[in-house]
Amino acid sequence: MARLLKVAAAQLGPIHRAEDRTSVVNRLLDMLRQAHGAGCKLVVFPELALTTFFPRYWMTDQAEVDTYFEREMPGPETRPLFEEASRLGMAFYLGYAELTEEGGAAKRYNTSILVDGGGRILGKYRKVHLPGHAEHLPEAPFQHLEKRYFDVGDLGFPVWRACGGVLGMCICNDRRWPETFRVMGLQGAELIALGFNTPSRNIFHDEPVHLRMFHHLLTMQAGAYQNGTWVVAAAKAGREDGHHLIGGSCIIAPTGEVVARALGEEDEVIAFDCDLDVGDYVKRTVFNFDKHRRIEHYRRITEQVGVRPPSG
Ligand code: ING
Repeated sequence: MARLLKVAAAQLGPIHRAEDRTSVVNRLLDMLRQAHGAGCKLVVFPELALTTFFPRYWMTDQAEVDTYFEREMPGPETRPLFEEASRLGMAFYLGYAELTEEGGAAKRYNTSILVDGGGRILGKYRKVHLPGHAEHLPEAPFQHLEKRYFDVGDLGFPVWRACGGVLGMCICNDRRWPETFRVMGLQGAELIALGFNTPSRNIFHDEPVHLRMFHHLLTMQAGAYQNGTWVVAAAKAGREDGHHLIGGSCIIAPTGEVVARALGEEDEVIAFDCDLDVGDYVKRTVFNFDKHRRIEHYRRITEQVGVRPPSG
């Protein structure tokens, strides 16, 4: 008996620095309705889906940086998204910059939330793997200051029972680290949602541009197959004030196969009827963790951070 969940990845085209949240939320609402029209019950929006990818800019005025953050979720501009989703009975994943207070100190996270079909926030994830750098690189064509503007996520990689299955979340660079998918795979994840903003140019190495899309797909296809889970990825894509972000929003089956993929770099909804049971054989056979994993040989993974080559 198939346990079907029709899911959409709602890719955003560019959000230029001057575009306000209300305009962006209207774009998200349009795609939410498109997904509903296609019979979807879950929509995945991108990472930092409310503003331009601001970590590309060097800013020293904290007040200016904080204009890209949300102090409440939902807030005045995002409430219409929650209300419409609830009216349509749609669950959604939304990525945004979270400004909160912990023990009297401000904390800033690259965050995603899972909202159920009634408009309630079921779960929150804060990005663990922050790429890029913290200091100004004046020679670079653009910055990638996630290590400057965000704190490291403090919630781990939880999963939740939602939409008739076990759902997990991660964000962008997290997909490049196998530990991300494995920790959720060890909790029985059946569908992992992620948003991403991936510059097509590597500021640290003159890398052929085709490798951006290759590595984007490779890491998620591997993560999906090695953990027997669906992966649904939504890009913020296109040229934001001249800075290009790759597209490649896609839906990947637990076999590792890409079953749906965005064609362009503008606002675009892709959808697929995901059978949440199709990953069962993968988890029962080749990646039967209980039967095959040998944790007595894996200690380096949690006890060692960097590489320690043999002496001599
Ligand atoms: N963006 C990029 C990503 O991981 C990156 C940064 C690209 C790091 C390519 C390394 C290689 O897709 C975000 N926002 O993480």
